[in-house]
Amino acid sequence: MARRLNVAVCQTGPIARAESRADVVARLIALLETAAAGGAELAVFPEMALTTFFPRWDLTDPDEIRAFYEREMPGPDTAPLFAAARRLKVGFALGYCESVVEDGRERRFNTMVLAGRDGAVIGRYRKMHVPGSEAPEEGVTVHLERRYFEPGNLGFPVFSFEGVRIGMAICNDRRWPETYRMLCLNGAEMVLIGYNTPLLLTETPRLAHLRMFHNHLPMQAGAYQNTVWIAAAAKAGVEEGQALIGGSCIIAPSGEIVALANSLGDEVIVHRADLAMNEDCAKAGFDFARYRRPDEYALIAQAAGPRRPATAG
Ligand code: CDV
Repeated sequence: MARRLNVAVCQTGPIARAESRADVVARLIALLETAAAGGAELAVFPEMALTTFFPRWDLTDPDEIRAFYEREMPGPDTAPLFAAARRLKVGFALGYCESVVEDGRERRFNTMVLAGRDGAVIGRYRKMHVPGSEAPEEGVTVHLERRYFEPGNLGFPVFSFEGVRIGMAICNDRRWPETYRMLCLNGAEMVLIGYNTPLLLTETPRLAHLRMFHNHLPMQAGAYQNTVWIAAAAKAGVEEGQALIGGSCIIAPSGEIVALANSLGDEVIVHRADLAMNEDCAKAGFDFARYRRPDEYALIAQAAGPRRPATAG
């Protein structure tokens, strides 16, 4: 029997700092209902989908900062979303700010939770590539993710969702080839991504016209080179004075964008993903068992050190 998965991308428009968790969750439930009406079995929401993207601010008040994190998932505010998943029989991946006690101390991660069609938690992923800095830097757009989050410590896990192998990645992760390759080597057939990407970065004016190209390029390459499906949800529009790119999309293992959002607001796109395509595309060019040379790569990487040296001459 053909293996297919109806996947929805639930893009959100801006989320204001003043918006309550209850209001945001109500918006997410409305998106999940639209996804269900479109036949979706699984939906993905953006990175940090419950709050505004606060790492754009240089915050110092611990209480103010603490308010952005969830200590339970589901918790009292988010339980209605899990109940909606159960009612609608649509699983979801949700990006949020996680606060957890581990190793005897509070730790904070930029996290995505995966829930099944029964509303139960299947697993979670913690963002591995945490960009930005801990303090504002001269001439650089303020992006203080490294003050507010530790890099993830769960690796690149892959979970079974209704028999389909699902991996997750969060925003800056999508620019790194290692993300897709690790997930692919762990057996992922589909990667769910959430992101918050500013339209303008002060430090790179010469690349400003390429923001959307550089959004889709690594995801299309990642899908193609690792023969996986990708479903990627943006937070979009002008949020607290900062423009975030949209461009939410679903990408086939061929590298083609098969569905694309056409707004900067709350929007749902759905696609029926044919999971036989992964294998077909692998046969066409990426037979790992036959052509990859992992032992060689490891030796070369060891010899090269952390950063590729400039070519001499
Ligand atoms: N939230 C992110 O990880 N944003 C980064 C910014 C720093 C550019 C991104 O890669 O989109």
